[in-house]
Amino acid sequence: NMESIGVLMMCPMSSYLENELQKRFNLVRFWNFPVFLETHRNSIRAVVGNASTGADAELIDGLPKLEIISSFSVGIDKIDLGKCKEKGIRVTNTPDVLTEDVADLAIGLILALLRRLCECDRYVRSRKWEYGDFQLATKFSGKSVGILGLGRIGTAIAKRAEAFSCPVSYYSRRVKPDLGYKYYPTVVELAQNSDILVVACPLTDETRHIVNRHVMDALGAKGVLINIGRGPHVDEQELVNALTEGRLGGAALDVFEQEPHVPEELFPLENVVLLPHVGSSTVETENAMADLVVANLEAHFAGKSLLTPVV
Ligand code: 8YV
Repeated sequence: NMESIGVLMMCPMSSYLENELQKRFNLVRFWNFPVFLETHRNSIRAVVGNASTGADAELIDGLPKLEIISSFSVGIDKIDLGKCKEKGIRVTNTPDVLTEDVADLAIGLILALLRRLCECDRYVRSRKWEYGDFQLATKFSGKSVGILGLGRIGTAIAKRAEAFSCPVSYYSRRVKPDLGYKYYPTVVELAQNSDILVVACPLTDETRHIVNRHVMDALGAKGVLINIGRGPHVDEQELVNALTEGRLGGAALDVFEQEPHVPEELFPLENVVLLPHVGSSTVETENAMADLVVANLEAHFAGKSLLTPVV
């Protein structure tokens, strides 16, 4: 008798297969959330999610024994924090351990975009080098870098940009005079005065679509946009318009509004670099993030104070 054997089916693939499995085994449908909750709701005391799953009100309300959400991400925009506060559910994230990687990637994106690194690689692989002639790139060193959000990651990007002799300015909720960078009170003014605009702030109601058409036009046909924050920081439809109409010089993006969907209009553009959300995706950093997720859970269940609490 195999009825007690749990078989997990990952997605709907064949109703015949589903029926045949269900007749013989304890079939768990990965996409059938209500059934999953019925089975596990009273045993789950902790949730581990990431930047894309988060934890919404439906999940939180469905788990009556839930005590803590330990997120494998620094960004917590997809966790219903209001709901967590209301229910006394603790929330932790993974700050600091990924700062260097994300800042490194921001510089990598700038260099890839301005120096046309991806295009150069395609040029060699397609053997065009053997008969062709390559278009000149744009210099990075010395260009003005504007950073949107001067938190841990924004500051790490600023330091790196300084090493490239770039004048650094920023926009953020609060002025940070100790850091010595030029502050602009609006994103439009920051964009007007930057060759390169880097998005590095958390996603909140105030920062959703903070890079709108006005900001893109202020950055202009010679300016470029780098996004290592969150897709919804940028009005993606306006970005597509600005790039296809030549009103913006270029964009290098690690994040998108509807991941893993990327607007197809961007694919033919050579002044665009597209990455699949890999800001923190190195072995070293993911292991450090994992250790922090586990350490927060252990601290919580041992009654000790959390290492990196958000709520
Ligand atoms: C991760 C991230 O890749 O930390 C974040 O907020 O977006 C990334 O570091 C992600 O959490 C893993 O899915």
